[in-house]
Amino acid sequence: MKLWHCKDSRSLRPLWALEEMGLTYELEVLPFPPRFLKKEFLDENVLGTVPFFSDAGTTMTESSAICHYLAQRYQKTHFTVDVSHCEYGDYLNWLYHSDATLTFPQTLFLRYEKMEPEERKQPQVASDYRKWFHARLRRLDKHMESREFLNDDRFTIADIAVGYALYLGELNGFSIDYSPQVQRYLRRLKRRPAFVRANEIV
Ligand SMILES: N[C@@H](CCC(=O)N[C@@H](CS)C(=O)NCC(=O)O)C(=O)O
Repeated sequence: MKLWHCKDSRSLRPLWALEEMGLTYELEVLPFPPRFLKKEFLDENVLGTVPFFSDAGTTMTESSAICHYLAQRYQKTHFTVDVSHCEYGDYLNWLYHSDATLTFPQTLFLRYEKMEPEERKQPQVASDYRKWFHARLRRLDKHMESREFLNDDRFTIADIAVGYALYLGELNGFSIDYSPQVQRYLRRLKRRPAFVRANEIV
């Protein structure tokens, strides 16, 4: 299997998962944004986004879905929550929440605060989506009041998915406003050897 990755992007989710699961993979590290800086990549992935992943004739472009695929396809089920478990719905919700709710607002901040040329920057949009992101952390704040990990008192791919969104928030300068329990949770995740290995790759 092969993963296309850019440092600090959402491809860190599947890269971290591959390291946690001890799977063998090929990695191609691209400059960001690959759409402009590595145009041949568009021949592989018409979206030009990372992660891009291929395995046995399947290609995937959604970071949380790739983590889900790896765990189920390679029977690393100790990184998942079983359908029969009372927290299954909650686990799935965190997997989807991680990108749709916790990463999406940060991409608007990144684009309009940092990436656009000066004349296209939109301070109002950046500031609104910073606030939006913090408001969307309320569910996680409450959930982590009494837990070490998101589900079943153990580390799963839901922690990878949400952990990346929190890590991106840290890179964006948002972590100063994280609740103490979320700050502790992120520190715990970042100490994991698989996270350290994945994050060292440039
Ligand atoms: N929902 C997708 C989003 C993928 C995505 O938009 N990735 C960003 C990096 S974090 C990207 O490749 N942006 C480059 C571009 O839009 O050209 C996921 O969870 O993987």
